[in-house]
Amino acid sequence: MPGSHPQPAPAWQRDSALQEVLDGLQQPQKTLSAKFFYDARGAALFDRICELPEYYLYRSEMAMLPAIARQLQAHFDGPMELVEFGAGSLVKVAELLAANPRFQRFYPIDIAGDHLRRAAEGLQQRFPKVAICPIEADFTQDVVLPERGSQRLGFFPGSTIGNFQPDQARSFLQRLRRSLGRGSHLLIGVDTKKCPHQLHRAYNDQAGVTAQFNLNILAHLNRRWQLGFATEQFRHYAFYHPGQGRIEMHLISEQDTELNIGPHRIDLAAGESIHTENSYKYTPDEFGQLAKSAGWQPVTHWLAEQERFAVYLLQAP
Ligand code: AVJ
Repeated sequence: MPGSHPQPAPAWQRDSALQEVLDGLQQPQKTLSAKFFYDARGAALFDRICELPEYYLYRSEMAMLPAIARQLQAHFDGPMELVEFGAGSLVKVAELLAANPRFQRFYPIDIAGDHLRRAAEGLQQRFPKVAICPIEADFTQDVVLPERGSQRLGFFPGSTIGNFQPDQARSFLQRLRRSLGRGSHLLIGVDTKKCPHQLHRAYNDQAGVTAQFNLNILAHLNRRWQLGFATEQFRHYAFYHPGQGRIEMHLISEQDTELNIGPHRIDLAAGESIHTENSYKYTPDEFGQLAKSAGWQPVTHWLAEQERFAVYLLQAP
């Protein structure tokens, strides 16, 4: 009898990531989550961004890490274990491990399991004495860590925290505190408020790599779900909003266009934007307040040359 078998929901309804894309595109201000930047090509483009002369964030933080790792020894006695959230290629953590022999164990957490395990093997060869135990997980969800063996330090570099709105950043910091446990520390890199022109240049580089990175979000969605975005009719647009204290990245459609996701039709008018990223900047005061409101105690912080970037050491009481 027709209709007696319940039909499975169509593929576009069963895929929660695609649902999230659809939800974002149905908002008055069309939005895509910044996490959709990072397919393999997006990750490679981000690595190229880190090499750009304008993108001071990566270099400023990297340059500070060896001295920070040495000074950390004064805040801990005895062996330490390290947990990195969204570990990626493990380039930054190598600076910590090289400069501080106290680290006995390292848990890198990342959602890209294959990439993570390859990177972990490489790191293990370089640091044979450190027990490296990769964990494949989405760090924005609750991650259950193995029981603590020694004093625990979380590591969340790169100003990734800047992608969250401040209230989401607060809940995320609370979540990290619960995952790491009482008495743990957190070392977290956060971009500072500074001259808006310098901020603007960092997200509008001469070589156009940030534009490619931004546009790749559409190419990624096309590859993943055959969405049929005409990527060539979108333009990269990034600006600093001093009131909000954030860089906003948008993709602006140059023409009227429509897009179909399952039965849903999305209309874009010429000049309309899709908001793809926020990148919040915090003064040391603002970040200290945020950390406290999430139950962390600021212990100390380090500022890069010309206060271009900050790294905070927090403690969970
Ligand atoms: C990886 C989120 C820290 O916000 O600066 C770089 C991403 N976007 N250029 C940042 C990014 C455009 C980056 N984070």
